[in-house]
Amino acid sequence: MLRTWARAHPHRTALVHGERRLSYAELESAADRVARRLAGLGIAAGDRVVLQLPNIPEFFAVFFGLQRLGAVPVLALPLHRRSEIVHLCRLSEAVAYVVPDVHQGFDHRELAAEVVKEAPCLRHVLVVGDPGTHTPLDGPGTGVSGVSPVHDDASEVALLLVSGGTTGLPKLIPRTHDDYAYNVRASAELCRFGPDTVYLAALPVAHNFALGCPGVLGALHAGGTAVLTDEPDPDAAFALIERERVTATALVPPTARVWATATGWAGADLSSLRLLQVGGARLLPEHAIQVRGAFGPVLQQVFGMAEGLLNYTEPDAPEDVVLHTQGRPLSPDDEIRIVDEDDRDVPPGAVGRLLTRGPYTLRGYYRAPEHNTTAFTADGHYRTGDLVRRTPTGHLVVEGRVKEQINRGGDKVAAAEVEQQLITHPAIADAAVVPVPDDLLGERTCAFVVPAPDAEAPGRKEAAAFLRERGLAPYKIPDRIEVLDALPVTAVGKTDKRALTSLANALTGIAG
Ligand code: J2J
Repeated sequence: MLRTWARAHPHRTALVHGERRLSYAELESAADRVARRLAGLGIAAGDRVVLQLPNIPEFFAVFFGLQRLGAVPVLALPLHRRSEIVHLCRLSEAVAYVVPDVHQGFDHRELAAEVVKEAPCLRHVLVVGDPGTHTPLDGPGTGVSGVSPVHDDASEVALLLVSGGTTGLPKLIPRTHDDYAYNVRASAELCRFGPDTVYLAALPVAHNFALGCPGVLGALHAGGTAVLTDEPDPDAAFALIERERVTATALVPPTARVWATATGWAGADLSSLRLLQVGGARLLPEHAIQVRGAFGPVLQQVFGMAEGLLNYTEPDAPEDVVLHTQGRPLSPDDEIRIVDEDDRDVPPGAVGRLLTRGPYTLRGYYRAPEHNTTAFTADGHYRTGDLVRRTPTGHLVVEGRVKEQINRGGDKVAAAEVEQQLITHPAIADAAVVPVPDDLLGERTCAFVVPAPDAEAPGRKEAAAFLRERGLAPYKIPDRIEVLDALPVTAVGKTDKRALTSLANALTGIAG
């Protein structure tokens, strides 16, 4: 795809980052340089490479460079830390790990030094910027002949996305060339991206939303421009929108609300904006009204998942649909079932569990045969874990979820992962993590812990320090810790999360 774009319009601007501007031709030669560099280091078709870069042009040079080699990027999020990265490296048996030097005050070279000790499969740490004791990404490579394009099967895995997760450790989602290209093309078409599109990537481009829904790849596919930033706060973002005449962007609900309340005082010219996508977590109708009030009829709700299925409200959808639903499936071939706990279809309009199958939805997580037996139905429908209802127009409304995941303003936290980390603390015998409502983020995390015999359970600060030390991503660290003598159990002896959620709410009431 990149080759085609660069031939068609080499001099158009593909990427903007701060004062840097890369044309399509420059992006293409940057990707070629990375491909030759990696080939020179012995990285070849089929190899996995964990890519952890922020929203900078090098992300795309490496992403496309790997595609050119037939190697597979594993897209770690910028906030992932030792625990997640070691797991992703081991699970994918990655041969290389690509990092920035220092990003937002965090030294990724130090993290990488710890990671290599625990992930012996890694042969290279490649650094964008000052490499320290590691290898610079920029450096000599093989000649052009050392890189032979190897794509003859579009059904092969093109990239691995990290799932929000419901179990102990994050899962990897294999996305193939054909499914992801379709995902990008169809999204770009629905969102009316064209050569005049200027897409602002303010969410991490390692995440499916900003990468390919339609995201940066959609903007490039349409022959437009993508502006990259790591600063979604209104001051910085509004200035960029004005300067670059941004036409489209994607946000999570908390950021959309902050933007909506800032339009008055920031005084920037946002008239170029034609599409404001909001997704990743539920946008309450009152907040949708607020956002639409501030920006006009540019709001689009997006209910998507890295696993595949995307739902969009159409750009010409009636206001009622945009304010009150999370959109309709992108493809006519997306199959939707809404079922009860025994997988029986619920009556039309009733709330049930969303199952889906379709042209760009995964058929199985990567190297997870056991998990796949429960994550999919026998006939291959993916169990999204979301509770939805369908309106007569076919739009979906997200009503809740059955998966044990906390959606912290779009950042997904698997309860089990945090619980398993907490019980490694010597003073903690048992732990359960549940969501508590939060005005800004929608939800925050509350951990109930049971102290070990004769021990005093750690407070929030100590628990946070402990989990940071264990290498857990900062957004997974519980916002609250409550101590109990024992966890409540259901009739069948499982931890009663519902009771704990009510208890957490009751405690909030008391505290509030
Ligand atoms: C309620 N819950 C939502 C919404 C996602 C576009 C947009 C989002 C994602 C994403 C994405 C929601 N209302 N509008 O990949 O391309 C929750 C659901 C869903 C889970 C998926 C994209 N939009 N969600 O958020 O893989 O619970 O993808 O199953 O991170 O987020 O999370 P993730």
